[in-house]
Amino acid sequence: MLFNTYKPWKFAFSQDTKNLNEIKPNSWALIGVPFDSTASYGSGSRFGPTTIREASYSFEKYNITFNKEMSTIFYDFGNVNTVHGNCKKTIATLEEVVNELINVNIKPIIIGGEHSISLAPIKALANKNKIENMTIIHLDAHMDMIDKYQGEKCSHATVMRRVHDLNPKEIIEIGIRSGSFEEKEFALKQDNIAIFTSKDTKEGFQAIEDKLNQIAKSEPIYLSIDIDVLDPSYVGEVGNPIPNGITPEILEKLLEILAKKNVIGFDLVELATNRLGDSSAVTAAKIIYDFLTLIG
Ligand SMILES: [Mn+2]
Repeated sequence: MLFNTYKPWKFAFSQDTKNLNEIKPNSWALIGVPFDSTASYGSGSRFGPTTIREASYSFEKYNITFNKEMSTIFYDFGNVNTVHGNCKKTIATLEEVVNELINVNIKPIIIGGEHSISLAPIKALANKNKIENMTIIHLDAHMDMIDKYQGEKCSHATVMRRVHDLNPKEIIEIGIRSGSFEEKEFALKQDNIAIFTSKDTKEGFQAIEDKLNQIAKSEPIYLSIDIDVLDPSYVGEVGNPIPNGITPEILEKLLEILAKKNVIGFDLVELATNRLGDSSAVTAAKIIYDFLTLIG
């Protein structure tokens, strides 16, 4: 009798262990965060971790785009216990989990879930590293820089403002094409926020490349990818789609540049589909697969 041995609840090519002591040093851990309680438009990113993991079986171990075999060791630890309706408690739980991992030298890859959850790994990593040395690379259609959204400080729309409150070395936003006047005014007044629009990725990519290459090889980088940075024609299943987004080719180029640097944590958030085999989920899975291939 033949059995299909694929495990759709674990990311393809991931290792299996429940014992932190068995982990090889400097490896990566994948954690799902099925949380979407502050979604303001399209909900459903709570299904992201499941549909992305299932879609990860679309790819070969050999990554033909980069002519590279996947050799990065990473473990899929499943999902954290989220507290639905409670942004703060969910972030606190995730922060605790990421703290446990970085204490044994494992770097986090977080699969959302909505964007608010990015605060947790960044806070945990900021405790371990010096936050004033950390650069946050934020790929998104939206600035996510508003102080309070509908009176709430904890929201997918405020996440980068909360990160800015921690006072990192710099936040570099790429792919932006939506933001309030107040957010833009705030960002312009800061000397540690750089904004590159979606148009900039098409008409002035060299400036973006130069900016990223100014980051020294040893400097810690956290990479946060809101998948709505891609044009909705590539990924339509997101919480807040905005037209005129970046292309997958640009995203591949950015990953190639960043993978040569010192990325200490990564997240991919806001994929909102519960449909297995959805092409948006496959595209989301490919970003994680490409990143894991490139850093190996
Ligand atoms: Mn976002």
